[in-house]
Amino acid sequence: MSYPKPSRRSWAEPWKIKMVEPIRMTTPAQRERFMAEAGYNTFLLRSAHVYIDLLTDSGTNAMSDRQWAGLMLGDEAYAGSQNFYNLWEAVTQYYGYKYLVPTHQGRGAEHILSQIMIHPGDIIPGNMYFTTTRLHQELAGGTFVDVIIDEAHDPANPHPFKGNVDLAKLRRVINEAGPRKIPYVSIAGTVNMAGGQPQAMENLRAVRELCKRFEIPLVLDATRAVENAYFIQQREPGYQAKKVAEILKEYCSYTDTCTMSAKKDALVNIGGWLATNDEGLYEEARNLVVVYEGLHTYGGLAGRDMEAIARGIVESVDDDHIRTRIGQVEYLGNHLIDWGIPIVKPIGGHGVFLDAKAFYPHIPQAQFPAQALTCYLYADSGVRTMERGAVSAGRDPKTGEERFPSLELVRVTIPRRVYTQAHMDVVAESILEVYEHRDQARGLKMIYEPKYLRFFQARFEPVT
Ligand code: P61
Repeated sequence: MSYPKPSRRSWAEPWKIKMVEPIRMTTPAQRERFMAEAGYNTFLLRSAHVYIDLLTDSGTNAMSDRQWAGLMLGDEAYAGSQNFYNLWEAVTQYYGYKYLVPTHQGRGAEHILSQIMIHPGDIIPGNMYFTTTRLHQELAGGTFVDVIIDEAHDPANPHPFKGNVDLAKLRRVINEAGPRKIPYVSIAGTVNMAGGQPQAMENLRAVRELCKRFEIPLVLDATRAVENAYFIQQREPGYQAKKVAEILKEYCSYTDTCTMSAKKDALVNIGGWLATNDEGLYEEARNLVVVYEGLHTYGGLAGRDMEAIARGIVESVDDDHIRTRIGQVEYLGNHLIDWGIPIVKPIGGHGVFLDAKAFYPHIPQAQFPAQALTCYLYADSGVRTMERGAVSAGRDPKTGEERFPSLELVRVTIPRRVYTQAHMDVVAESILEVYEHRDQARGLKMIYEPKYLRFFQARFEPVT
């Protein structure tokens, strides 16, 4: 039986739902109180008071039945757990690095890497900062220098690879600092703070060539490299017929070492690693991990956690999985674009990023318009999002001055395999409602500021 194929076919997730977790709606009056009690910081809300939680895609993913079954196979030996070897094998097979040191999460790997590789006075160029990555570089005495292309700093620019390194900028930094002052170049794909934007394979290859000439190692933040590989498949000439798994491996092959927060791409709730092809670095990391994380065969994780990651990696590179994961983010983003709401374009991999400067042009950046927008969204519908602007950027450690980034964003982050399209509709409609009342919005004043990563625990009050 056959008939002409329709011109358009929808996509659907390659799974069905076996278990559900109830969520509860609150009243506007309750949310007003919860927000005030949380110091107008969505990180300080209780999750029980959140309806749809789009704070982050980190550790908030739904595991598969295979992953849950893997937990029962946890080998909780202090040393030499079988799950460690399973994880090592998966990392080598899909990411390609030779040596593996597990860590409790991404920043554990960043800490160890920074302590080993960075010396006081060093310069670390990279394609836009990430909060924890830069802090560990600074705590080791280094200074991060942004070498991402200018387009990444413009929310409206539709460049398909806004995660690209500007090679002229990188060359300039190498010339000015001298290659010996640069312990490594720090690359992330996708770039979180730019809006989940990818780096092209061609660009990483060119960075590789340049670094090779000066014998500077390349370190990849592989946290969302699977999502990056999907964008390469979709957008970069020559990659359409390749599998995401194949693209991922090629992408990693241009780098020497990676740090990883497994809590994102790898579809688990906790975990991370440092992986490398450099035997000397491996030796040092294997030694340092026992000081800060745990033995080198568990790095702060339970055996069962490592098993869940090993299985999650295999699922994460499945083409159908990644297409629907990013398809859902695009579904939400396209609604907002259709309604004229200012978001970062192109739509990113792990979330939709609202452009708070364009949303609230009347609120000065010193009054944290993105932070304020997260509060208005929560007040409207109980949807929790995250500020990614001046609060997140913090202060320059040398001068103590506020760093006002060009991007003042609210990240509407989508956990993997957790919410349905109907949830996305509710979120889109809430954003529209808040947008329609944008003229009445007010900014915030920071009344408590922690020293490190202030955005996690800072407190605010509305400007009167
Ligand atoms: C997130 F508000 N990301 O996006 P860990 N590299 C990259 C990450 O995205 C990342 C880490 C390293 C989080 C959690 C988080 O300012 C924040 O496993 C590209 O979280 O230690 C984490 O990995 C660190 C939220 C982190 C933040 C820092 O939601």
